[in-house]
Amino acid sequence: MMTSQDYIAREEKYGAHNYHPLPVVLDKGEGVYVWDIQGKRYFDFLSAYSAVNQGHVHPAILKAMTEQASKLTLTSRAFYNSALGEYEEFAAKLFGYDKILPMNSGAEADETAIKLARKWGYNVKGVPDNEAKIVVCENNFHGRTTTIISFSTDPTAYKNYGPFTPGFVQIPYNDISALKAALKDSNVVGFLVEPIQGEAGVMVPDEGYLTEAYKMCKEKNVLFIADEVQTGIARTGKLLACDHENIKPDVLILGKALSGGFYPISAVLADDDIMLTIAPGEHGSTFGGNPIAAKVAMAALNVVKDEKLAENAEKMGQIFREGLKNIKSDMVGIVRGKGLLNAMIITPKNGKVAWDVCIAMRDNGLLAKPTHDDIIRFAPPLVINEAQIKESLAIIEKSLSQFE
Ligand code: IF1
Repeated sequence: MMTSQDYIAREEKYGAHNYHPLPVVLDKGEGVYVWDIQGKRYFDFLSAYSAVNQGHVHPAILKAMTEQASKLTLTSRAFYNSALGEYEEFAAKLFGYDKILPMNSGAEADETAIKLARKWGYNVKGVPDNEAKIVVCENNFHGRTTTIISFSTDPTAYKNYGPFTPGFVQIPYNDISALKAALKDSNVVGFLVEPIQGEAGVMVPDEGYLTEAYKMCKEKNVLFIADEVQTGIARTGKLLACDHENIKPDVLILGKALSGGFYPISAVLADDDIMLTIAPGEHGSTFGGNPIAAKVAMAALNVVKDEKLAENAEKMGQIFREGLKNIKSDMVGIVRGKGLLNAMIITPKNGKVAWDVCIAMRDNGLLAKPTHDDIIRFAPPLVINEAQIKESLAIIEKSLSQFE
C-alpha cells in the first residue's frame, strides 16, 4: 500500500517541478468533497481554481461526457460535426452574442481575444500595421503563454522568459484616470481586464469601475475585453462578474467551469463586426470545438441554470464572509470577495504564515491554498449549502485557534 509520501516522491522524481502543491494526494471527488488516498474527506475550497463550480463529478455532466465519448470524440474542424452547432447556438444565445470561437485552455482563449482585438484594430478601426496596443492591468493573470507573461507584472511569471511580445500598456488596476490617459493613444485596440483579479488575491474593484472603464472604451472605439475565466460561470454570484454592473463586454473570455472541471474547454464570444474579422484558416486548434467539449459545456451550463448556482453563490458567499469576519484571531486580516470567490489576508504570527494555516486546515479537513504568501483564497464549489458553510467556518476557526 503506497503512502502519500510515496506518491509525492514519485511525482518529485518523474514530474517537472513547476508546482509546489499542498502535501495531500487526492483520489476521489463528489460535490463539495474530495478524498485522499487514505480515504480522508476534505471540503474542497479551491475548486481547481474555480473550474469545479458545479461540484466534483457532477452526474449530469458525466452523463453527457460518457455518452458523447462512446460515440465520437474528435473530428478536428476540417469537417463539421453534429454537436458543435447546437453548442454554439446555445452558448451564443445564453451569453447574448452573435458568435462563439471555441478553444481549450483559458490561456488559449486569452490569446484568441488578443489576436481578435488586433485583427479588428487593423481591419476595422484602421490602426497602422503592427502598431496595435492593448491596455492591461498591473497584477494581472491571464495565463502562462509567452505573449501573456509578456504583459505580466509578476517576475515569477516572466523572469528569464524573454524576449517578450510588444504591444501592451500596463496601468494600475481600479484606476480610472490611468485608463483615461492610456486611451489617449489612438492605436489602442482593446482593454483586457479581469472583473475581479483572482490570482492577485481576489482584488474587487470599486463599485462603478467597470462601468466607467466600459464607457471610456466606447468613447475611444476601444474593445472592452473581459477575462471571466475565473470570475465567470456564476462564481461571483451572477452568471458573469460583469453582470453586477450590467455591462456587456465587447469580447468575453470564458474557461475553467465552462466544463465543470471535466475537460479543458474555453471560448471567446463577440458580435459579428468583431468576430468575423478572423477569416477561415486564420485561427484554430486541433481540439477546439470538439464534440465532447460541445456536449460537456452545454451540460455544465445547464447545471448552472437548473441548480441556480449564481443565486446560491451570492447567498452562501455573504454567510461565509460574515463568518470569516467574526473569527476571533489576530491572524485574520482583511476579508474580501464577491459570491463564492473570497480571500482572507493572514497576518503572520510567531513565524507562522498562510501556508501553515493551510496545513492546519488540511489536517482538520478543509483544503485551500495561499496565493502570494499571505493571502488564502476560499472558493468552494457553488453547490455548497449553509450547513456545509457553517461546518467549514468551524474548521477554519479551529485551525486558526491552533496558533493562538
Ligand atoms: C496555474 C488562479 C492562476 C485565470 C484567468 C486565464 C487563465 C487563468 C483570470 C488561464 C488561470 C489558473 C492557472 C493555474 C492557477 C490558476 C490561477 F488565478 F486561478 F489562481 F494561476 F493565477 N485567466 N488560472 O485565472 O487559464 O490556461 O490555466 O486554463 O497556472 O497555476 P488556463
